[in-house]
Amino acid sequence: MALLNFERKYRIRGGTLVGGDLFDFWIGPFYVGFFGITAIFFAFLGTALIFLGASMEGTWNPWLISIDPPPIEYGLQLAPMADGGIWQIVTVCAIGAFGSWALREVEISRKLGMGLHVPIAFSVAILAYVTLVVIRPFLMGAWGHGFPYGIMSHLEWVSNTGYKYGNFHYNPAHMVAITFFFTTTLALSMHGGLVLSAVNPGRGNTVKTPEHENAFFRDFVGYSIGTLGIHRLGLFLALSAGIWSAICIVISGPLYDGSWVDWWNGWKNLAIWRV
Ligand code: 07D
Ligand code: 07D
Repeated sequence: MALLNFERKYRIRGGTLVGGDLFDFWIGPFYVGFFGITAIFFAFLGTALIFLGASMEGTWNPWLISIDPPPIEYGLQLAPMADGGIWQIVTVCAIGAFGSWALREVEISRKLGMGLHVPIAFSVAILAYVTLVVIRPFLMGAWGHGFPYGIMSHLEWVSNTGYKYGNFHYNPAHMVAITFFFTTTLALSMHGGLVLSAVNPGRGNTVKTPEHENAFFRDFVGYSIGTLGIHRLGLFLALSAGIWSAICIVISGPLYDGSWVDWWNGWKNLAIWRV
């Protein structure tokens, strides 16, 4: 079915989560929906507040703009606009916009009768963000533990927070997360390379099939995970990377506030190594 025919067949009303038919329409290629409206609202308000913060800060240099969270002394209270209040409202707007975006994905999936894999995957990124700016600061008793919204300033936060726990590389959940990130790129590079090598074998050569792809990996490593399996594996690896990232930061502070280097001493002192 040609793309335009396909779109005409599937661009029908229904499947919305809220709002019924109210926003159930498209603008050009974009599905709108109730959550399209709320996403635009939050994104617009959040961006406007970042501009307000920048004007109060006195810089329009995009690398230097930084919307900082309130000082730790404010605890979990609402802070004055000039002293972290903007950060608090921007955070609400960001969660509103990301959440709306995920729910818009759900509505589109439902309309097409597809699974919810894409919104579930995006929800893991949202979980990592919410862990950084809501769950961990809440557990530590101050919004000031969130990261500042600035291109360079958020890097300062990552570095400072890392050194606060000695050497962050020694955080075992950080190790697991990094391993999943690295494995994700390994899997995607091999999958992308394999598919291109089969369907784009060079001028004059016949396009190959998944049988060739499976045979390549059986010859190479004795096993092929298969065409569907590689996508399951890819999703698992990528989501695990995000989930272990959230775990690695939420345990730093609320559960353990020493140096991650020292944390391993218990392991080094196991009797089995000392005999
Ligand atoms: C390629 C999809 C497209 C998305 C892009 C990002 C903005 C921000 C902000 C004007 C892979 C769009 C950027 C809308 C504009 C203002 C104020 C995704 C792709 C192109 N970071 N981070 C970047 C965010 C955190 C870290 C770049 C966001 C944590 C390190 C970009 C968040 C920690 C490095 C950026 C977030 C952390 C970066 C490229 C939210 C741990 C870099 C991002 C909402 C996760 C790299 C100068 C990219 C860099 C970088 C955005 C959170 C660490 C500006 C939106 C607090 C170590 N981060 N980041 O390609 O060059 O992502 O920084 O949580 O080295 Mg970051
Ligand atoms: C939070 C982004 C969510 C994004 C959303 C969407 C828009 C719209 C619009 C494009 C989670 C945003 C969308 C804005 C854009 C348009 C149109 C993703 C998020 C919802 N580390 N470290 C991690 C490595 C060190 C430290 C994670 C490596 C040092 C701290 C990952 C190294 C020290 C924290 C990771 C390394 C240190 C982390 C990040 C190497 C510093 C965290 C990925 C090789 C001295 C953070 C949840 C992530 C974390 C985190 C990797 C080194 C500190 C596993 C590879 C030793 C404090 N590090 N790190 O989480 O876990 O993505 O956050 O050296 O907080 Mg680390």
